[in-house]
Amino acid sequence: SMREGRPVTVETSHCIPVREPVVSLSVVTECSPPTADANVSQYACLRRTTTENHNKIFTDVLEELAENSEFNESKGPCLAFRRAASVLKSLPSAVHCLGAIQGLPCLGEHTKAVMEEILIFGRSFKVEEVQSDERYQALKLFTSVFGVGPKTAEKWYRRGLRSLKEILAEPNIQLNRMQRAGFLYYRDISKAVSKTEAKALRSIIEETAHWIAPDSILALTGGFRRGKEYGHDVDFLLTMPEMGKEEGLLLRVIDRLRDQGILLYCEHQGSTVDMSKLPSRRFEAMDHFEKCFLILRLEEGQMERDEGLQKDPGESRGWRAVRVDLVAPPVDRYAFALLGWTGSRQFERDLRRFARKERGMCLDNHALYDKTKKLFLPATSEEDIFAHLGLEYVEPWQRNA
Ligand code: DCT
Ligand code: MG
Repeated sequence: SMREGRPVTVETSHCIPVREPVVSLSVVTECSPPTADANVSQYACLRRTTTENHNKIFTDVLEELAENSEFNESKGPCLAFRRAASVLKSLPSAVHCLGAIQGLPCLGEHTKAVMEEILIFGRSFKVEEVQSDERYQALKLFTSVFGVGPKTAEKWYRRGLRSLKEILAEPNIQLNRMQRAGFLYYRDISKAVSKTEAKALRSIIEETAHWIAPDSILALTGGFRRGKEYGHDVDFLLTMPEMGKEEGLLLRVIDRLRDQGILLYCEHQGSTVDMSKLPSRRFEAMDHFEKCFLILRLEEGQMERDEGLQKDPGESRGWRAVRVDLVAPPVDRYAFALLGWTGSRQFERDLRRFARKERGMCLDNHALYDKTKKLFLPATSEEDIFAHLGLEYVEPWQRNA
């Protein structure tokens, strides 16, 4: 992603960049009225964060630094950068000077140093250093392939591989089925999915589900439910109004998508829900609902007119591949699954942390458990869950933490 830092240095191929300030140093000291109220919470679930980010010049850099820390397995710094970015995303206006962030939670020394660089020079030398690092570049490239996680990426890097071409040309590398699909559809699935495309997919999957079970319920979740214009995939929940009736539905939907010729790839995982072991304490742990990770073929003709027509007909082949996640919880778990799959990841992390630290409760995608009372708290809606946690309800479009 491109940042819009003002070019402030005169650079030629043989000369060291001159770090010349673009703005007076007063950005560091003097200040317009503080953006920061003492009221900003350290918990994302006590903040409201829309898709409108006034501090993208900082948050893009901080998120890239977080990713780099993740590759280096530095969990603490990674979390710190992500939390800092999340706090800045919730602010109602752009930060123009360091004074404006005084009193804000989660902004550590490293974050402040990065922000100072950006305020003074219009760019971050720290992130530029990371971006030019060979290992970072390789890991970022490899993990951009569907089915390739940091461990596999690291393995390939250590074998001296640097490009996707080299990986495909290396005879000793055994790609699994998911990774083969990831390479096969690489260009399409690394292209952002638009809201229009997400809506078109929603109609297709809903029609398919209703053809099998007319009372089935399909809900759009993930970033699109939070009002985002673009996403890397499209996430759905599928359930039935009567307990147990959801069994077998997902497999029939998959079969039907295959019959329609639009199923390019499918990895199905059966349910492994075991209520005796719930709730799990680890957020990153996958939930146990039946689900499938799909790549679907979306025809241009299935989209609203405006988007289909914008494209150069010479360039277009008339369809694209899209990543879709379909999750099928039983209806009594639906509210928890919806809350969990709506995200954002940072919002979910903080909901769980808030539940644990402030309420002595354990929350995950399946359930909410009160450790003091030693009982599970039932919920039929997201509002119920917020109420159990003693939190004001936060609308999906306010969860872009
Ligand atoms: N999630 C989860 N368990 C997983 C994977 C995801 O609970 N194993 C949650 C976290 C966010 C949400 O589901 C959707 O995940 P993503 O699609 O990765 O995030 P997104 O916010 O939809 O982002 P994008 O717009 O890039 O798809
Ligand atoms: Mg998504």
